[in-house]
Amino acid sequence: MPRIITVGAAQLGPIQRAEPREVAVARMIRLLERAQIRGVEFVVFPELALTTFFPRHYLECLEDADPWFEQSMPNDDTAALFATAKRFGIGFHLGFAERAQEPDESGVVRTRRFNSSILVSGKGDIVLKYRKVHLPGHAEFDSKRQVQHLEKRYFEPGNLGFPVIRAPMGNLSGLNMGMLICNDRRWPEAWRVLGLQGVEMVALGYNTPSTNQAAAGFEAPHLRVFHSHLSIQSGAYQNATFAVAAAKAGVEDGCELFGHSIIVNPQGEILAQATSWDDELVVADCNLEQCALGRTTIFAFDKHRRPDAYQRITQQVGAVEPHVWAPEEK
Ligand code: CDT
Repeated sequence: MPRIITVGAAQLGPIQRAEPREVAVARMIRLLERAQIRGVEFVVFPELALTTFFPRHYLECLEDADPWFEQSMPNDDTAALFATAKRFGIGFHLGFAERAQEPDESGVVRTRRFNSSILVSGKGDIVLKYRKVHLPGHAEFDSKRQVQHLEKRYFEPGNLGFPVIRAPMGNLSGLNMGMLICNDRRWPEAWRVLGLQGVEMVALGYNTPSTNQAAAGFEAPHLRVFHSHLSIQSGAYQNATFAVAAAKAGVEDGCELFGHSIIVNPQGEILAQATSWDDELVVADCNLEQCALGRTTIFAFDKHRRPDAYQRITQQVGAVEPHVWAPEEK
């Protein structure tokens, strides 16, 4: 019996700062309705899907940002989304800002803020939570930037690792699923940790500006899209997994997000791609048997990986300059 699941990347157009959650949730419900008509069993919504991408806004006091955060999930604002998905039997992925009261590394219970995502089964159960590990940007207002990127101000790095769960999804009694959030997709280590748990489908939400302000050089907008796709396609290929990547797109609070949501197969091929900067559902049938080729041949990890040679990956953070060759070493 082939293991096939029909999935959707539910791209969202912009959500402006003044727009309340109920507007975003109503739009997501409309996408779920379209998903149901098209036979979709699992829908991926973007990173921070309920609000504007607020890390572009500087607030002096962290507590003033609390209205952008969720203290529980589901909650009054998202109950209708959960109920609709459950009524249709559609599983989903949702990215949101999480505010939790929990112990830190020293055991002190305090308010903690994370850029989080969850996987929800078609029965409405939350089967997995992930907290974004790679937080881009900066913690303080940067007067040199036209647009701030304050993820390091508003969030702590995720403390759940990169978990994978085998859970029922759609018609499948078990599917190995994991999550990455936006900037995580650019880090091969993150994909490999998922790959080492036999992941078959990676759900990924993102908000990526069309332009990157960097003193070190210019990155053209088409290369921004290329680098996003390159990262997702190579991550899927090198770990023999499907990836469903859903973006927020369009001009949000005056800042352009490039969209280009995609669904990728384990060969690294794009199966479906968004073409608008609006709410858009792109759909693909994913035959999970296609994960077998990579994981039994070129990426048969148990046969070919050499972790002894990878020690720098876990022992070192920044790059270390190499030994300088001298003529006497001839
Ligand atoms: N949301 C997110 O992680 N965006 C980053 C852009 C960072 S630009 C400072 C990304 O990697 O897409």
